[in-house]
Amino acid sequence: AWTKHEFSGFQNKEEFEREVVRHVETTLARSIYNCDESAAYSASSLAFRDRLVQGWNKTQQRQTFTDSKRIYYLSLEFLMGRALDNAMLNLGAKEVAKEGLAELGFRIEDIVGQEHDAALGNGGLGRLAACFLDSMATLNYPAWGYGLRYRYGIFKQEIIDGYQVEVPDYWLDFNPWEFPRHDVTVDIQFYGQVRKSQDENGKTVAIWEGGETVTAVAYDVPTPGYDTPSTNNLRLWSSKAASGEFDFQKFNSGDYESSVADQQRAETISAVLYPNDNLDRGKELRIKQQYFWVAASLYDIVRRFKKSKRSWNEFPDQVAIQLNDTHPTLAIVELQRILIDVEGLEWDEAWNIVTSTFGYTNHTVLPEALEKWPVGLIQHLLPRHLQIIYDINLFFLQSVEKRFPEDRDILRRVSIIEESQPKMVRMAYLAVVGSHKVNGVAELHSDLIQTTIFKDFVTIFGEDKFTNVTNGITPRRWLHQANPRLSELIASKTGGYEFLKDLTLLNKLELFVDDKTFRKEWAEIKFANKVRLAKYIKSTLNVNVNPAALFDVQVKRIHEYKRQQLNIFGVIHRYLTLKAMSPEERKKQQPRVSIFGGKAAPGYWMAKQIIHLINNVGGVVNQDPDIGDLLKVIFLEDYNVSKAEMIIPASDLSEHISTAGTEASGTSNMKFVLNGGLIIGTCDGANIEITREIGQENIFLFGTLSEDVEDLRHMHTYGEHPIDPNLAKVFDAIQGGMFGEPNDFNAMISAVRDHGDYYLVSDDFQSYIDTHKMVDTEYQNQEEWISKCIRSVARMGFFSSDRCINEYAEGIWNIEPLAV
Ligand code: DL6
Repeated sequence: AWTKHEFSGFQNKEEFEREVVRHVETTLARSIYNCDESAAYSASSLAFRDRLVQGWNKTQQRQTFTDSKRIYYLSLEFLMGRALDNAMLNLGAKEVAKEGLAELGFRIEDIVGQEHDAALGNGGLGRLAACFLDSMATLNYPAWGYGLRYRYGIFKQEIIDGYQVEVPDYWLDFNPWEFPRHDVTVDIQFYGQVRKSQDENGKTVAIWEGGETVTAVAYDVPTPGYDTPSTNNLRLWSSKAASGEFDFQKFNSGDYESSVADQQRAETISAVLYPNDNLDRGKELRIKQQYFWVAASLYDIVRRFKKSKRSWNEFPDQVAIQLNDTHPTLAIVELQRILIDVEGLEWDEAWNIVTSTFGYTNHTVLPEALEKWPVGLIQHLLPRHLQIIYDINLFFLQSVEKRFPEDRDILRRVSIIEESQPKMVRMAYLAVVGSHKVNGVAELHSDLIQTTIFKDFVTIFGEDKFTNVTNGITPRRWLHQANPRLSELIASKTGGYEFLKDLTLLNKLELFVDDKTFRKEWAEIKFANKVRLAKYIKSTLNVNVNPAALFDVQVKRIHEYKRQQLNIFGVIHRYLTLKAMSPEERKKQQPRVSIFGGKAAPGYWMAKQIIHLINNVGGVVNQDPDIGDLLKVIFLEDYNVSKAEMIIPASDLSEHISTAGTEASGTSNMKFVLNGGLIIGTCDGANIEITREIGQENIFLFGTLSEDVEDLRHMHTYGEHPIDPNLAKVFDAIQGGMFGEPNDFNAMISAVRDHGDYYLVSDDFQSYIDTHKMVDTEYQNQEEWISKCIRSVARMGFFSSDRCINEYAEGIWNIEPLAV
C-alpha cells in the first residue's frame, strides 16, 4: 500500500535540501559553495526525479501485476513545457522546495525559470497530448504515451527588424527528465522488396526483405499525476544506425566523411520536429519519421501483450490505441502486417483485431492539413505496407459496392487511393476505415466532419462510429501552476484544492460574485499578473505599457485562418480613429495594449508578412506622442508554453477569431477564460460550447456563422465583393506607406481585395470593430467586468481535460482506472 509520503515528495525542507546538496556534490560533482542557479535547478530536478521514479516503478509494476487494459496514446507531438514546477505541484511539495531553496540562497521562481521548455510540438495538438498525459495519470488510467525524441524541438523565434528569424532549438544538453533505455531497442526496416513464399503448411506468405535498418532506442519520461502515486510513462524513440558504429573499413581507408554517413542518415530521422501547424508538406523524411515511430511503438506494445500469453483475439481487450490525428495512421497497416505476416493470422481475423483496437481523433478539416502520400513514395519506402493498403482498400470498396450498387460515384469518393496524378494515399480515409471510433474535438467540428470530409463514411459505417469529445485543458498547469494566487483564492472559497481534481466545484464561486472583498482580491490578482507582464515587456522590448490599460491578447500560431490579419487591421483602424479625434475626445477613450505572439511556419510567407506588419504598426504607434498610453502594440518573441503561463493570467480580453468552421476547437480559449479573462470570438470551435457554459452575456461574439461561409465565398468568386469601407481606409493607410514599405503588404491586402477573401476578413470587419467598441464600454464598468470574469470561471468546469479523458475511456477505449 502507498503512504502519502511515498508520493508526496519530501517530508520537510531539510529532507529536500539534503537531497539537493547530495546531487550537487555527487551527481554534478560540484561544491555546494560553487552552486549557481543552473546547478540548483539541475540538483532540484534530480531530487524530484528520484521521487517520481519511485511512483513510476510502482505504477508500472501494478499495471503489469493486474494485467489491466492499457491505453496507448500515439502522438507525433507532446508539447510538455517545463517539468520541474509541474512535478513539484503534482507531488504537493512546492512549499517545501520553496523553503528549502530559500535556505540555500535561491528564489524558487529563478530556479524554475532555468529550465528549457520541452517543446516537442507546434501548438494545440501537441499541447492537448500533454494535457491528456497529465489527466490520464491523475485519474489513474494505465496509459502510455508514445512519441519521437526530437533532438531539435520547435525552432526559437527571434524578431529582427520586424521579421521572424528561426533559430534551432537544441534542448537536450542536460535533460534530467528522461531515462535512456539502451536495452530497449527495435530495429526498423525501410525500403527493400517483397516476395511471395509458402510456409510449412503450404500457405502463401509475403516476405519483406532487403532495404535498410535503423534502430529505435527508447527514452522514458515519467509523467506524474496530481495528488496520486500514479506516474505514467511517455516513451520517446530516438533513431540511430543499426550497427551503432560507423563503417570501420571506410574509416581505415581514409574516407572519414562517408564513414559516418550511415550513422548520420539514421540519426536524421528523429533529428527535428516539422514546424508546420495545420499544414502538410509531404516530405519523405516526415513519413519516415511516422513509420519509424509507429513501428517501434507497435513492436513494444505487441511484445508487452505477448508476455501475457493470451490469445490474439483478446488483444483489443488488453490494448486500446488512440491515433492523435492521421500522423500515426500507418500503425493500422503495421499491426495488420504483424498479425498476418509475422503471427500467421488470417486476414479477416487480423482485421477485426485491428479495427477493434484503434480509435482516431481528427483535429482539422482544413484541406491543406489533410495528409496524403504519393503511392510511389510508399511503394519505395514500405513496399509491403502498400500492398496491405491496397488490400484494405479492395475489401472495403467491395463491401461498399455491394451495399450501394446504385451510387456509381461512391467508390471514387471513398477510395483510400485517390486516382490523381500521381496517385495518393488518403491517410484520413485509411484512419477512418481502420478504426472503430472517429472523433472530432468540439461539437461544431464533429458535426462538420460528419457532413463534409467524412460524409460518405457516415452513410457507410453509420452514425455510431462517429462521435465528439470536446477538448479540455489540465487545471493543474493552466490554473494552479500558471496562476498560483488565483488558484489559492479559489481554494479559499471552494473548500480547498479539490477543484483541481473536480473542476465542476468551481461553480461554488457563483456565491461570491457579489462579494465586494472577493471581487477586490480577484482584481488585485489580475492587476499583479498584468504588472508582471508589463515588466517583462519593458525588459524585452523596452516599451512601457500601462498595467491599468485593457490587455487584449492574441497568442497562437500565426495562420491566415486564425486571422491575426483581422486583428492588426482592427488595430490600425483604432489608431486612425484615435488620430482623427480631438485631444479632449481622446481622453475619454479606453487605453489598450494589443499583444500578439506566435510562430509562423518557416515556409509560410503570408504568415511571416503578418508578423512583419504587426511589428511595423507597433513601431509607429508606440512612438506616437498623440497616442501615448491609449494604444500600444506588442509582439512577444518566441511564444511557447512557459511564456503562455505568464501571458494568459495577465489578459483582460483574448482573441479567438478564426473564420467560422476553420478552428477545430482551440484550447487557449479555455485557458484564458479559466484565468479570469473574457474573450472576443467567432462562432467557431469550442467558443460555441464555452458560450453555452458561461452564458452569452459573458462573451463577445461576432461575425459570420459557419453555415453562411460557403455562400459568401461563392459570392466573392462569382458576384460582387465590395470591401468594407473602414477596412478600405486601413488599406489606404498601409498603401500610403504609414507602416513602412507598402509593397511588403500588397499580397496581404490583395488576398482580401482581389483574390476572393477566402477568410472573410472584409465580411467580418465591421462587426469585429463594433464588438470591440462594446468591449471598451463594458471595460469601463470594472465592477461588472470582474463579475463577468468570476461568473465565467465558475462555469468552466466542463473544460477540464479530466472530463475529456473520462469520455475517451468510457466511450472509445473501454478502460477503467486502476485503484491505487
Ligand atoms: O485538438 C487540438 C487542436 C485544436 O484545438 C485546434 O483547433 C486545431 O487547429 C489543432 N489541429 C491541428 C491539426 N494539425 N495537424 N495535423 O493541429 O488541434
